[in-house]
Amino acid sequence: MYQLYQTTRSAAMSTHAALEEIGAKYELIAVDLSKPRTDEHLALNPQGKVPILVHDKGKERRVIFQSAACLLYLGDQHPEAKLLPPLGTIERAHCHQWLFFMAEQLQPAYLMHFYPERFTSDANGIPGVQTKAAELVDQAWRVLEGQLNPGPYLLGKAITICDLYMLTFSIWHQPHHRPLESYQNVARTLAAVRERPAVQRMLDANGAA
Ligand SMILES: N[C@@H](CCC(=O)N[C@@H](CS)C(=O)NCC(=O)O)C(=O)O
Repeated sequence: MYQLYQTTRSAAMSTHAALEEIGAKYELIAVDLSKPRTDEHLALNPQGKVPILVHDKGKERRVIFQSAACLLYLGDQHPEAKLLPPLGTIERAHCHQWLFFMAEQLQPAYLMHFYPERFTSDANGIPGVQTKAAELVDQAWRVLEGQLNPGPYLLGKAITICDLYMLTFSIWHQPHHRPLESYQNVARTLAAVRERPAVQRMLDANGAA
């Protein structure tokens, strides 16, 4: 049994999609990010962010935060779902590569858009931070566009946690960003990911269908 601390349309979406893909039993714990975090939340993640994945495995309570880490954990726990290549293979190394790439290049660019005040000590600098964020968003999607040729998924023929992770960022994409439809391979892959019944259940629950 899993618990997922989340907020709709947040970084928790990829973990939520993976839980649906796996068919695991889970409970969503809604967190109101506009309110101070509870002591219970901070004990699970000292940064007070979501997602947090809690796994009660036998007598052990396991807690993981950072969405890419939650995805890797779920992939390892449920090899039968085939969302994560086996350890020691080049495919697994490439899976880490693309997760780290998106965690390092794409996610911070969107966070710069949503939380610009965290990236400058000068209130007048906020529009500049958001302009830079849009440039970084474009640079990262261009790299993914190249990787998705021929695709159809980031690691090739089969969908993995990398594609579920990528989907989150497409939902955070903003009207002033270069439209995702203009990255043709990206658009094709995202459409295929969104068509999956498990992903649709996650999107419905997040008001992002
Ligand atoms: N790199 C983290 C980012 C987590 C994150 O920034 N979550 C946001 C919601 S999308 C959050 O909890 N924000 C509240 C805050 O920063 O106080 C991950 O992928 O889990």
